Amino acid sequence: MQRRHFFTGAALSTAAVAVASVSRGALAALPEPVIMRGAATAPPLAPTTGRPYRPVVTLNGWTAPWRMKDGVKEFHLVAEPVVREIAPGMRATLWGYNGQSPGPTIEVVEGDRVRVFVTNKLPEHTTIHWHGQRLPNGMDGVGGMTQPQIPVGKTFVYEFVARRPGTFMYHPHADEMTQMAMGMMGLWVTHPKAPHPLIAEVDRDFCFLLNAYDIEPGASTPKVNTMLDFNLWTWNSRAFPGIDSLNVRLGDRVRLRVGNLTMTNHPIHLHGHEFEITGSDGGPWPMAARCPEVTVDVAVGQMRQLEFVADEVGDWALHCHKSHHTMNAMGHTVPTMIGVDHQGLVRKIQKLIPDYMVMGERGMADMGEMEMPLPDNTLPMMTGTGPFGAQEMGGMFTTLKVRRDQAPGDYRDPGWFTHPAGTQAFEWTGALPAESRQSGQAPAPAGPQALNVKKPDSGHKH
Ligand SMILES: [Cu+2]
Repeated sequence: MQRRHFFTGAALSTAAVAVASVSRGALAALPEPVIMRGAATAPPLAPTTGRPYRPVVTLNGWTAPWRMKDGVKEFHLVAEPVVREIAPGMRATLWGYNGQSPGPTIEVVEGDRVRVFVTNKLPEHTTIHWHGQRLPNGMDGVGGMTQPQIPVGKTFVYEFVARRPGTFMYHPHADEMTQMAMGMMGLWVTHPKAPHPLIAEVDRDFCFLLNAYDIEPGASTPKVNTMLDFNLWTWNSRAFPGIDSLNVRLGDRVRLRVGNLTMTNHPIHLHGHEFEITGSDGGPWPMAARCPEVTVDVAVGQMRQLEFVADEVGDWALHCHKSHHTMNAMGHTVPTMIGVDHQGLVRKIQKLIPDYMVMGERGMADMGEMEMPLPDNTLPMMTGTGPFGAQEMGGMFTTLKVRRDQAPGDYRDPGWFTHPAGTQAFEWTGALPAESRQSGQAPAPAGPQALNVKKPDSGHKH
């Protein structure tokens, strides 16, 4: 058997994929693990065997190739240390699967018998839990409870039938706090085997995991004991401007599958369109449970499927609505300086520390453009440049690009939107009328710091 026959779907470019060498003996028994070295969004992996389906596109990720063996779909995941580019200018030392964090998306069809070989190349034991799946208890991957841990250097086999169509996740159930903080997770999509009354056919189907890291400026390895105060908010272990745009054709029905494996909830907000939540990891939602929304809160351990018709051309922001989650590292211990005049103080400090800079006395927007020296391997707090200047964003942010002339099946970035004349906010250059005030209202304070502070009356006598 030729090696190239082992995997269906030839969409993965050989330039992006290096196949790890395994011995001849192992080759006969196990599918070769396919290792991904880059963080680009791979094109959808069209199935060449089994039932047809429209494959998903994993944002800044890829789908694992498989082989069919005696009617079983076989995958090979390798749990291992990886280097993940979080965004250009920053690489993180993580743990993941097959060269990346997250691991490759696994795509199968309802009713498929699936066999996953898991080889442990981590420095400690691991397991994989198949979040949301119906499966025999002993395949559930809870280390110490439903199976022995997979020791370092060993390979375990998971095998079950993909019984329910939907979007699922996978992650270790072994030293979970460490292994998930280090990036070990992936997505699993089970396509329906026949037209399903609650699962729409869509033109574009994107998926991504919400994850988060705490990596000190200048460092590359996450602090694994952090409970809540993470400083890198990522989609598929990428932070804006490292997250690719979602490029669609005007009129496309679009599905987003969003899973949350961080330690807090994320209200995911889309501009310019309303969507419906059509399903979760519990399965497709009944029609009566669906209603229009522009934001969906995805709680910890949840998955939400969003669907909408992309019927407004333009560049539409898609982001977490927690504003701290659209910032990168450095945004955490900065004091609020709005309204503080500290020029005299700065001059004094600069006599001692010539590089001393002050941030934020007019708000934080300066941060988007300032070229403050940063430690190596550190992303600016807010960054990204649009056609009109600094976007002042980081973290969990990207763009939905809806274009009339985006060809079906073309996922390439069409560039920035050209706004038709008369459809863009513009500067008013005429005269401004005098402010009109209601009678009895106090005049505006002279400056931003001249607040008239009134302390609450506690009623205490002094
Ligand atoms: Cu968030």
